[in-house]
Amino acid sequence: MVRVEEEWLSRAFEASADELIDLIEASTDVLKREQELREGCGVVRLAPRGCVAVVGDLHGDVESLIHILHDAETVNSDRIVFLGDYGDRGTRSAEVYYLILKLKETYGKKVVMLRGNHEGPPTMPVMPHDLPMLFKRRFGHVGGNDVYNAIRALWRWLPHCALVEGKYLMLHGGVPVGVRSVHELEYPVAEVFEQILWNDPVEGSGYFYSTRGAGMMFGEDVTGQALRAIGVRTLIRSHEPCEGVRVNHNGKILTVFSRKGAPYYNTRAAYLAIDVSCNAMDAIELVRTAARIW
Ligand SMILES: [Mn+2]
Repeated sequence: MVRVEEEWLSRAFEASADELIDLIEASTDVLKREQELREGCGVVRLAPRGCVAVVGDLHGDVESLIHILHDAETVNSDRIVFLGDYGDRGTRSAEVYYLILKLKETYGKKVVMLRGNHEGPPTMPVMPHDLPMLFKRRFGHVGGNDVYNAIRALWRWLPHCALVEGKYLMLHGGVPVGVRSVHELEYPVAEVFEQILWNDPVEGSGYFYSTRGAGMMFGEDVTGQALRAIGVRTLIRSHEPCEGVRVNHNGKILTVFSRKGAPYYNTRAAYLAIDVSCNAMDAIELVRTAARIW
């Protein structure tokens, strides 16, 4: 059970820079310890029992996050997986970080925070990157800088995939073109890592460089080959705005997007509540049975 405490909701909006930095540092220790126990592996394995809530991009939309955390399906889930892109775009990025890190600090491995392209390494910058400005607006110049430096130091400890073996692969962007094994996801070379964080599916086959300026656009043949190599039925990812959920590649891919509001134009958002003890569902079945849209 992963439950938000009411007291956190007010602290999310009222915490000082020092309070947030203490929380970031405590969560960093938890994340670092978990990564050491995985021996540097970037793939978190989820046991195939109980219910897992899966949350897509939040980008500073704290209202949607609070909605999800209060929803009975989340409260009754054993675990919650966030697919990355916590800050930037939305004005409440500090508040989103506060709540998710409180969950992480409190519930440890039951809360999985994946790395999105907005939490990438310095070699893969994202534009526009409002996060430093948002922190400064709330905490002042010095406090905002300190919070930003602390959060950047946390990102390197985030895993980039969650795997329910034989069933689901969860990551932020997409499968890397030509991936041959889970091992290549566990310890990715730079090019593979970039694709995990940045790739997008397109209908059709083949692949080409993304108009985003990083990563690739990949077709159904790439997805089919990757899912076979990894031994799962369905890819669950986020990274693109949509009306809560979107199916690609004949049900092989489900995109879930969990925020509303500017600068995107979607009118609905969604998250998933998946019983991972059941047989693997494809994206079409997941939309029907596991998508919580508001
Ligand atoms: Mn993204």
